[in-house]
Amino acid sequence: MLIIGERINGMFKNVRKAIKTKDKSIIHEVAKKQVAAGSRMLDVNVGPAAADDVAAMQWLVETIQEVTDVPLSIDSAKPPVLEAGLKLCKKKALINSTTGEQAKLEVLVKLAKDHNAALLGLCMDEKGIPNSVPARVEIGMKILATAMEAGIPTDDVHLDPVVLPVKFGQDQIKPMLETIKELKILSDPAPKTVCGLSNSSQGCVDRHLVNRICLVMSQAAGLDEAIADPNDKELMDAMITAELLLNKFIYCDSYLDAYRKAL
Ligand code: THG
Repeated sequence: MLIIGERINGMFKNVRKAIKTKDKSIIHEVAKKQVAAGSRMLDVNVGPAAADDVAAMQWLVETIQEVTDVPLSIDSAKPPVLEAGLKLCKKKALINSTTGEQAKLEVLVKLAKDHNAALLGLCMDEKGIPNSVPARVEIGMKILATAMEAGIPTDDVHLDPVVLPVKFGQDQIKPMLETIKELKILSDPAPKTVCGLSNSSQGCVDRHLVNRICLVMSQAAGLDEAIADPNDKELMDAMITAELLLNKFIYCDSYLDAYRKAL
């Protein structure tokens, strides 16, 4: 499973401060730590507070690439911010994200084509996040079909069922899991499935436990990738163990170490 490191996000105080004061050392450290812990892609999000978000995205992308060459997931709701980041990516990037909203989808599919990037689509549209599984899957299908029509291979389409905090919408987790299952049978080869795992535990007392269990349940449903914190060792151990139990690799007594060495 691909763990996309979530920590370079202006939502976090240290990253917000680094952006404000142009302190490269903080970003270097957060990037290196996530890669060392097993992230093979890093999410980059300037957060809600950045004054000039285009400049902040450019600075983050350049700064991260000074210390690592893992590909980046350029995370913004604003197309100009996405484009500014994509232009600077040395490796094939992931655009995070489009929705099923027609106008937005067209702009972002073109952006993905122009920059040879992969495209992440959220199963929501201008009307919000649907409650029902079929409605979410329908949006996923629309995103996949639109991308394919533009010549983007299925393998480059990553669909996100949308994870909401269990504290505020306890009834949302089951349809989210069901949506993952359905997205995996949309086509053969199937699109990739991905989610923002830590959304699930926002506001919870024991966030780590909620994240960990939500991750393994999602893996069982067919989740391929998660935007998550790779420095949470228990989360990573649970992820690796779930991969083992799902028969993704052969058991050996030192399977946790062996998996990490192979990353
Ligand atoms: N889907 C996709 N992309 C996403 C999300 C998603 N990108 C952003 C987000 N959701 C995933 N990343 C995070 C990063 C941090 C947190 C949650 C999701 C988080 N942050 C602390 C909080 O809000 O409590 C910040 C506070 C702190 O600790 O300093 O939980 O769903 N495609």
